Amino acid sequence: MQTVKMVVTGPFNAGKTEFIRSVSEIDVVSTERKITTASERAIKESTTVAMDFGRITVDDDLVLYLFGTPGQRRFDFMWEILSEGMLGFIVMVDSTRPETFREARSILETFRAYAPTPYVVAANKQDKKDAWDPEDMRHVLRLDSKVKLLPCVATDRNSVKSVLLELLYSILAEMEQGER
Ligand SMILES: Nc1nc2c(ncn2[C@@H]2O[C@H](COP(=O)(O)OP(=O)(O)OP(=O)(O)O)[C@@H](O)[C@H]2O)c(=O)[nH]1
Ligand SMILES: [Mg+2]
Repeated sequence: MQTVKMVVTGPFNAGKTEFIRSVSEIDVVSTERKITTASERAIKESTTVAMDFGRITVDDDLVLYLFGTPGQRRFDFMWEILSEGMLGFIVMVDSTRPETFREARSILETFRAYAPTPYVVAANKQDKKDAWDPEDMRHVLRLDSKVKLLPCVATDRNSVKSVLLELLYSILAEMEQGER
């Protein structure tokens, strides 16, 4: 049995907790707390303060462990702890909020510095009518054409699964290269 640890990160409100809840076969262990800051309360009621944890069995010999990070900087002391031992990570970006793209880019760089693992970027909330086109996001996020930028709807299990599979393919490809 092989287990693969993946981290789901990204800015505040990008959809990280939702993403893990959509696919996890166990009840997600979440650490959400009510928001008290007015400006953030206007966006949502609760936020992840430590982590989310979920699990998905791919087949008889492969299980994915998913760790979601907090999005807010004041809880970023958890980021490095959660990145420990990860084999890959996903940067979730809210496609409807271009004002968060810079933060997404910064988080991507932070996680790349923790470990040189494969990663993918998920252009989330593509079901919303004001969602940016992923290719326009690639430009603003300054993502190389080799980086996988995947359209995503975190509330849709199949959409989440396809993002996870893309990251898994990248991880397996990297492992094979390492063996050569
Ligand atoms: N329409 C739509 N709503 C989404 C999608 N993904 C997440 N949401 C909603 O966006 C809000 C934020 O989602 P969360 O999963 O709490 O976001 P988060 O990244 O965990 O947020 P923090 O932990 O506070 O950083 C929730 O109301 C979700 O239901 C999506 O793909 N489409
Ligand atoms: Mg969360």
